[in-house]
Amino acid sequence: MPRNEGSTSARSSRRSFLRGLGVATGTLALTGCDALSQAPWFRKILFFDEQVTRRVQRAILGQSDLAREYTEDDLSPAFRANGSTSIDDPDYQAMVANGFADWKLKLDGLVENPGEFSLADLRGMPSRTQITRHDCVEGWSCIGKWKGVQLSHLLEQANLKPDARYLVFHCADTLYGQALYYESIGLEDAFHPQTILAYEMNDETLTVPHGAPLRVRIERQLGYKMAKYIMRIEAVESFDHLYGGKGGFWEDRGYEWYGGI
Ligand SMILES: Nc1nc2c(c(=O)[nH]1)N[C@H]1C(S)=C(S)[C@@H](COP(=O)(O)O)O[C@H]1N2
Ligand SMILES: [Mo]
Repeated sequence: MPRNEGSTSARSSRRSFLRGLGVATGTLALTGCDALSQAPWFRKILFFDEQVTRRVQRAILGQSDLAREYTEDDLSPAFRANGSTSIDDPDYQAMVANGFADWKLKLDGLVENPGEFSLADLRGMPSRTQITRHDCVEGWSCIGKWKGVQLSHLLEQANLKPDARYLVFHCADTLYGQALYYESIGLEDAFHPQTILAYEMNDETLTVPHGAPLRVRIERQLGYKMAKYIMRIEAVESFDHLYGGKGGFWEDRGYEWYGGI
């Protein structure tokens, strides 16, 4: 018996699982921005045990494989905005009024070189443009075009300290009057080539409903991971001490932390 027979068949069963997922999400793409029904098959995919999803994704795709990218023809005619779509806070309103001229992204925490970056600084860095599908856990998806700077570019300059394990995105909005929105990702996704800090959507400056002036795109994960209105990125060893301790606004309310698709 070949030494690796067991693992080969395990691999092929994971592969057929992933093929199944591909078929299902292909169907999603056709629906564009339409709300999907709460069909049990759809919910089953979204809520598939996250550890399994993550292991399958890593085993089959490897850590730096790319999420599918689409063409201009595939762009959704309108990209739905979700969660916070504006912010009442007077400080934020003042920033909108002057085109975010005084806004600066802070990058700090467990880094050797903390920094602050204006929009002009970010726009002056090498950029990546990608057309991808956004899947919201509520059952809709939209295809949009995003342009921004790779998070890895900033992290390479900031130089993470050895104990840094996660990046936390601190946002400007308070959702449902409850708490500031925040999210976190691991280093694998932080350094992934499609993880970008986007300042443009569909060839236009990012609008307020979609998270102006800056939102993150993390293309192998669900919509709620993609923090909008980012003010600060903090490198941490753990997020136990932040808010509810689960690593994100929705995670603190029961959603999975990884949220893979
Ligand atoms: N700061 C912040 N980021 C957020 C949210 C939010 O309410 N506040 N909602 C999340 C959810 S659930 C989704 S689906 C996407 C929606 O992004 P969009 O408005 O560009 O469609 O943003 C995510 N990021
Ligand atoms: Mo979402």
